[in-house]
Amino acid sequence: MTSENIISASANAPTRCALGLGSNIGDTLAHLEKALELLDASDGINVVARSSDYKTPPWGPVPQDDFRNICVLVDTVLSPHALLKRCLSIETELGRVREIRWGPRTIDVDVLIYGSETVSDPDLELPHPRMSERAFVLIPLAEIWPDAPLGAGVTAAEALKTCPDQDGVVKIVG
Ligand code: PH2
Ligand code: MG
Ligand code: MG
Repeated sequence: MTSENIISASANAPTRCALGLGSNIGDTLAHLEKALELLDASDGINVVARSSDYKTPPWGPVPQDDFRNICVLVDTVLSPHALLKRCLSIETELGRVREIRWGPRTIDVDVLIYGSETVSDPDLELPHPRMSERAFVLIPLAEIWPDAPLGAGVTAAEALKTCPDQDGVVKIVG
């Protein structure tokens, strides 16, 4: 193999990413399962790990029902923006309409981490800038990827030591 081949092979190597999923309308488990099925069936995306499911109190200013939250790890050859676009299209396929910010949703699929890459665009910030303060993201993430790079050299397991509101996040058993 020439060095050119080797370079192009590594350029196509998949990147390990973390996604956060949540639902608090209707059959929340079915929405998450369907989203995972669509993600894994997507060209260039392989789902490699799924956290436990967690019942989580609504975070933010909008009074609403508890959420079911999970994190998943995917390996992808898509770019960060292509991965985001696919996540948003899965939300639409599952019947989500863009509603009030922070409000109830049938399904939310957020890109949290894309390898060790930093992205600072209006529509995409990576690593997700508010992950460290959100127990509903950090607890499932640390379960499946304790060493997840949250930026500034901090891992998910380390951020969990100072993350507020952890008591309300309850693993759903069975
Ligand atoms: N998502 C939000 C707003 N608040 N609260 C919890 N517990 N879980 C969520 O996924 C969530 C939220 C907007 O994306
Ligand atoms: Mg969200
Ligand atoms: Mg979202």
